[in-house]
Amino acid sequence: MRTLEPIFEAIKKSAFRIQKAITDEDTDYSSQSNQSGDIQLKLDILSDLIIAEEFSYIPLIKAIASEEKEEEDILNPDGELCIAYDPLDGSSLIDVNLSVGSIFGIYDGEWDAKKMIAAVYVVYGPRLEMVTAYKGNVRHFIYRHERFRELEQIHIGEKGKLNGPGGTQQFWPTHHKQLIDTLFDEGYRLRYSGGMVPDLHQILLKGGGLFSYPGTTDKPNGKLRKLFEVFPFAYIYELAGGYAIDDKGGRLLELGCENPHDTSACFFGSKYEIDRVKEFYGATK
Ligand code: P6P
Repeated sequence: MRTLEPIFEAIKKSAFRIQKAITDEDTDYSSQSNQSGDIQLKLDILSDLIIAEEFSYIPLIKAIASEEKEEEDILNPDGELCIAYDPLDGSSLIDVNLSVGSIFGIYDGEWDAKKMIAAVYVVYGPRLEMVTAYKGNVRHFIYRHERFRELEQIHIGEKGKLNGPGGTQQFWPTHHKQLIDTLFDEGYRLRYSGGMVPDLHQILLKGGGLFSYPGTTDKPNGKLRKLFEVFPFAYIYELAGGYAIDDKGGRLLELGCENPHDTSACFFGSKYEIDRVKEFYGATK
C-alpha cells in the first residue's frame, strides 16, 4: 500500500531547515538567475538544495522539478511520483520581513495536472505552518514545541470578504479592473502582500474571498507558474471547497502544461467570487 507519509515527513524536515536558514542566513542575491529570469537569492538556492536532499532519500520519488532549475532531476527511474516545487516563493519579501512559503505539487507518474494526487504548502511567517491536501482532506499543521501539531481541517466558505488582486494595475484588462473595483465597492477588504503562499493561506483561513493574478498587457499569460504554483493551489482550493479557474472560466486543473515553466492567469476563491469572475470575463464554462 503506497503511502505519502515519507514525503510529508521530508517536507516537514525541509521546512524546519529552511525556516532556520531564513532566520540565520543572509538575504544577498547570488550571481545566478532562474528559468523565469528572477535573480536568485542565496536562500533560493539553499532552500532548493535542502528540499532536493530530503527528497533524495525517498525511493518512491521518480523525479523532482524545481522552479529554481531549468530541467527535472530523475532521482529513481523505478520510482512512481513526480514532485514539482517552488522552494522559496516570494523570497524577495524576506528582506522586508514579510511571510514567504514553499509550494509542492505531487503528481502520479507524469507532469500532468490531471495526475495530481496531493499538494502541500509551507508558510514561513510569525509561525511555521504546513497545509496538506490529500485523499479528500485539507489538513493544517503548526510547528509548536519542537514538532508539527495538527489543527482543524480547512474548509473555505461560499462567500468571503477578502480581495487579493495581483499584478500591475496599469496593465490590467478593463473588465478585470471593473471586477476588482466592484468587489471593493461591495465592501471587500484588500489583502495582498505579494507573497502567493501567505496571501492564499489568509483567504483560506479567514472565511474566503478572491485571489487573482490575471493576464495583463505585460504578462498576457499571467505570471504564476502552472506546475509549481498554480496547479498545487488549485488542488488545495478545490479540496477545501473552493474554486480555481483561468480567464476563460475553465478549471485550472484541466489545463495542459507544455513547458515546466509555463504560466497561467489564475483565480482562486469562494463560489460567489469565482462566479463574479466568470460574469466579468464573459466566461461560459
Ligand atoms: P506581483 C512572488 O514573486 C510571486 O511569484 C508570488 O508569490 C506572488 O503572488 C506574485 O509573484 C506577486 O506578483 O506582480 O503582484 O508583485
